[in-house]
Amino acid sequence: MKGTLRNNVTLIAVAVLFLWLKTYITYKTSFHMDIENTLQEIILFINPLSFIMLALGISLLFKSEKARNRYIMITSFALTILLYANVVFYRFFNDFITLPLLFQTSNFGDLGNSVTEEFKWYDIFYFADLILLAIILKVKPKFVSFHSVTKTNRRAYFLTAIAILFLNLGLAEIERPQLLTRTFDREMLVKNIGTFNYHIYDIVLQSKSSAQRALADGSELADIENYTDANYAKPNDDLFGVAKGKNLILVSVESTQEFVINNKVNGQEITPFMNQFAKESLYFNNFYHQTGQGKTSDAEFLVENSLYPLSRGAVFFTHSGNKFNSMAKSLDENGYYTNAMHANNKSFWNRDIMYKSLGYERFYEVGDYDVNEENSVNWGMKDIPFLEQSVEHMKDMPQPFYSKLLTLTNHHPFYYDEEDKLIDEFTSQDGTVNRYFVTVRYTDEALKHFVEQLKASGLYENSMIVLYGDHYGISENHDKAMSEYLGKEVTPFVSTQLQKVPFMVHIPGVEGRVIESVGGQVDVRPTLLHLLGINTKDDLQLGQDLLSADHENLAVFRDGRFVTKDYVYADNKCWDKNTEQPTDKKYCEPAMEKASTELNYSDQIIYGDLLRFYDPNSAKKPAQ
Ligand code: GP9
Ligand code: MN
Repeated sequence: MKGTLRNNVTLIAVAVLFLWLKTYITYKTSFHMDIENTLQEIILFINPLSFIMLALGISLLFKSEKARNRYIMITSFALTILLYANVVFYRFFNDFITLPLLFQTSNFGDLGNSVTEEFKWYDIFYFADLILLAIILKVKPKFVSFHSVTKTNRRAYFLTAIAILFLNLGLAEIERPQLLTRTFDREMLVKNIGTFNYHIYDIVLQSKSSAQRALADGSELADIENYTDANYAKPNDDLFGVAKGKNLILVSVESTQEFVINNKVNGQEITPFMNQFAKESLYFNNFYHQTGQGKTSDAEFLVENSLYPLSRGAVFFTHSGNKFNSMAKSLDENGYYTNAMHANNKSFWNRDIMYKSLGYERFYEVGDYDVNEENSVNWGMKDIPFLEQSVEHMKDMPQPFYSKLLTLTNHHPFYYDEEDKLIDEFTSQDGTVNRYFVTVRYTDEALKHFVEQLKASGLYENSMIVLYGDHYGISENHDKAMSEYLGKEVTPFVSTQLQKVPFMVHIPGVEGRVIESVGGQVDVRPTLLHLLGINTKDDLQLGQDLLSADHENLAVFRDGRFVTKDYVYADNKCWDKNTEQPTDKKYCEPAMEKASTELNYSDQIIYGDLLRFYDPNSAKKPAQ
């Protein structure tokens, strides 16, 4: 009996070993995956194993030798093809295959003839082990002789495979917490859970959204349209079109919260440039981020579409195949050259794919920048060189253009180079909070240089420059140090107010002023488009122009909190802004319903991919 198991498992072991090593070698030779430490290397090494063991383990269920051999051969071949397809794909797109991308025909338009170019003669080595396996099966050396396996042994085999899978997931969770729930980067996913598991993950994710999509027929649109019609805030006559024809330069300022504006640490100004720039801009001092787990990408989603992100996961990943009526598309229709600029891995937050769905004509990603050891820190390229090189790109663009830029230096854990330290750290026990002030100050400096360069290049006068904070930098885990800094307890009220982020719109010739309307990122699209003289009346959007007299003072958070002119709803309590204490819930009730209606409608639009049924030109009637 013992021999039986050894004989069978030996064959499987050979097939598993072949595929396993091949996958690992492919990782090392065909994909550029940065490995930063030994744990990452270990994870990379073990991550193909569990899936391969499970897939080939099915052969243990076969009763006949022929069927078993055929199964092992076909499975090894199929997995090799999948691996090799990724290799070829990667050569072209510098990314791993993902289902929505396969269905985005435009990508294959790009691929077209070039795909043959990507086959190399030496690719035969990807299949070398299969030939060896075929020979082994043919020649039948003693160890491949067939006997059936006992139930216990089979069970032991599968349990081992599952244990390896959990070991892998556990290590991945240590290395990248929340990787699976937040899904932030395809490369990180593959690096941590392995290429095969990644494909399963991708399939589950995409089938879930396809199912929801298939069930929708557009009939839900009527209610939503009634709502957005009634919700529409008429543009401000004095400001509509004041920036008509100007370039739109939109900067997402990483992790920058509003509390740093016009504020000091150790007696030093934290954001001297932004303080001054705010004075020359339309400055919105009651503006909140509304992001969920998708962080920066959620902010981008809100700003582009005037829809809310999802309550879990990143909509950039889960619904990148949807149809959107983005700000980029609207600007494109109005003659703008639309592009996004971010010196990070292009698959981060699935941007390479989502940006296509959002209609950007060009994505300047890490490969478009000159990035090296010297000009990098923390997450990558520093803001000063990034913004500097971005201006160089802008100089070559046809005008008017819409450029969205995402800064990066002021990102958790807020590491910086000594030479970039322009103010002292804060002095609490909490290093994260202490460093935050220094990196915010650095980004502020970068923005100052940026505007100087825009002036020098002549672009400044012809551009509307917009800065917005994408989300908090200091999470609730740091309340203790924050309360030291603020000099008061961080109650749920204070915590909610800390979700304010800067939002300023600079238009040459338009005098600066403070605008106190309460709003959030969902309101950016109509606000900016109206300033650029573009109508949004027929757009299906949930935000309102913050400059409109009709604007309702309301900022709804993705987690159900909300802020009105006089109240903050948080922790199931209604807080009075004046006293900063809970008050009668009835004051929050009127906004409560609106808040949940908006979030529900937004979810319906996204889950049902409803914009595919919506034709903005047909007087707000569904297209089908
Ligand atoms: C990375 C940048 C930062 O490209 O968007 O990601 P975040 O964690 O802030 O969403
Ligand atoms: Mn961010």
